[in-house]
Amino acid sequence: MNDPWSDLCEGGFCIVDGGLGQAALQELRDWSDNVIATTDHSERWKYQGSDIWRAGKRNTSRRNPDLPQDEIVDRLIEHTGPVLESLGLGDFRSQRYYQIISKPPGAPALYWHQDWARWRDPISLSPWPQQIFLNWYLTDTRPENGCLRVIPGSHRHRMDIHEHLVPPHEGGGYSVSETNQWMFFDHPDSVDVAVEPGQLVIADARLLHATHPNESTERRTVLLCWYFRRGESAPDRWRGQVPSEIGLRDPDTPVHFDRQPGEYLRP
Ligand SMILES: O=C(O)CCC(=O)C(=O)O
Ligand SMILES: [Fe+2]
Repeated sequence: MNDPWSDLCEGGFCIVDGGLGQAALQELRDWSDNVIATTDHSERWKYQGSDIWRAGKRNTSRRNPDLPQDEIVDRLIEHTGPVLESLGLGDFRSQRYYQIISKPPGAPALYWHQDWARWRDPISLSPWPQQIFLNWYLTDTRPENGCLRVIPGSHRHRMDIHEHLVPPHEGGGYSVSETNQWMFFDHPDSVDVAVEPGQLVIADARLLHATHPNESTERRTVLLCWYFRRGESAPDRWRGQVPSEIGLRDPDTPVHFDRQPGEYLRP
């Protein structure tokens, strides 16, 4: 492993010490267990396990003003700001809600997917991250209990598997069959991301990721928050080349939702 920023730019993910103490982690476990136990589970959550959204009270989600709000979400967002700052990611802003994604014992794998949805925009070529997810796993994760898997480099490089994937979640993933060979492919380039509670996994939205099934007898919960970079010009610390398409990009390029990698994902 290099430094986290280089890992994030080159491999598409990094693992850092998130600086959360045991007491804070236990509070997050108790809170999320309670939310999970008191929420009706949608059939669409077969592969994610659950996908429950909670905003903060001070940090409310402008786009999702009707979300239930919990103060513990504020504390996690406010704890995370300085962590990102120390990693040189201080120009990222949180989406101000957390997703509680929890695999009960016996839950199936999550399919391969990437979550970037601006593929028509030349900014998709950025060699630095523009949108990242922060994952706090609340238990030890390993292949046996459904840890994350990633394909390093897939955030910037087109691979065989890209051609065969159904867009995730509401884009089609909810209804794929468990026997879909590409969605659940044991890809030779994939890497298991096994972490301990308190470690923070940060990944580029464009990175191909999936999980193993949870074959343990305990629930595996992750708290996931999206962070977006302000602006589309190269970060101050960027020393490499800037792709010409980004230099020529119209700053008023409309935001168009498209989850299918197109011309801006290259070999
Ligand atoms: O459950 C995980 O570890 C990852 C979840 C994820 O990537 C998603 O729901 O989009
Ligand atoms: Fe994802």
